[in-house]
Amino acid sequence: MSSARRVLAISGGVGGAKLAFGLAALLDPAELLIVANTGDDFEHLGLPICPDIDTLIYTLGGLADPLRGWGLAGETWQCMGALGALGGPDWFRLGDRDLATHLQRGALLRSGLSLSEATARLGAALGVRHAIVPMSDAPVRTLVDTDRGTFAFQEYFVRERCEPPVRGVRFDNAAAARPAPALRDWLAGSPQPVVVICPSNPWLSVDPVLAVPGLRERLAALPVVAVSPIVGGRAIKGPAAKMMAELGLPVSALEVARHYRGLADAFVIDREDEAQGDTIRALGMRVLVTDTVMSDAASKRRLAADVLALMDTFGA
Ligand code: FO1
Repeated sequence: MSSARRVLAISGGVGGAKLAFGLAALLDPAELLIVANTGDDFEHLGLPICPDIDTLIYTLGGLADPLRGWGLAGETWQCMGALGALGGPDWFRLGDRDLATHLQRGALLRSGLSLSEATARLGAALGVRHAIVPMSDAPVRTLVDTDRGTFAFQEYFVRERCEPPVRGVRFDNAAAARPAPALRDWLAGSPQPVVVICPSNPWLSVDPVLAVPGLRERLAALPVVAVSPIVGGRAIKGPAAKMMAELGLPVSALEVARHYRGLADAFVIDREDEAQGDTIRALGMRVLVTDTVMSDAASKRRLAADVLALMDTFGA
């Protein structure tokens, strides 16, 4: 249905994964590369946890819990219950079947595979046809500076429930990171790819990807479409609105557009935010106003189709 297009989608967890699902529904595997944020990753219970990678694999595999968005549907929690009874840390909920993913990823990594290779094996094993790659095979860790000190991402997001007021976000070890090989190759391939920044948290989920040295500049040279994760002054999911307020930023789609200035050539906003369209256009971006709330498979596909149609105008 499409010319030989090559789409590079950047995604964090739940919100971004919904659009990634829509893009995967419309594009052949040869036309799409999904780049996962790995700043949320951490070692927990001796296991390598990669939440955004796993949310993308589970979502594209049709396995994700529809209410949580993360973890597996129909999950059981026997191990977490037993661990809690032993006095172990049960604040980060790892379902019984989800644990197998972390156990197998650990075994693959210990066998010498890179995170990219381990991710490809897990995706294939779970029936995912489209390529999901980490932003880098080197560990980059998102640190959240708050009024109550600095937290590793999952400590802030899950254990502290995003309560401490955010004062800044940093990415430990970003300078040492290099784009994952498949990402590097995709960027070097032809025709040149177009980039979709999925509706993930710009500060917490997209910025870690852009912090990989050279990547922001490389992407800025390509056609880039970003989808706002803020609709009507609130985040569909997660702490984006709360942290924007804590950072002293107006909580609006316009503010997200400002955050992507110099990178995004086009910005997709919800009908609720249509009034901000002209101000965003004044930033030098093309603006598409459409329904951006993805509540089911049809709406994920529809938003993906809108984004791809917008990209086709770039081709012109
Ligand atoms: N999010 C929560 O709010 N609580 C949890 O207990 C939790 C466990 C969890 C386990 C595996 C996994 O892949 C994701 C998990 N998440 C949990 C979501 C995760 O913290 C976020 O999805 C990302 O890190 C941010 O998008």
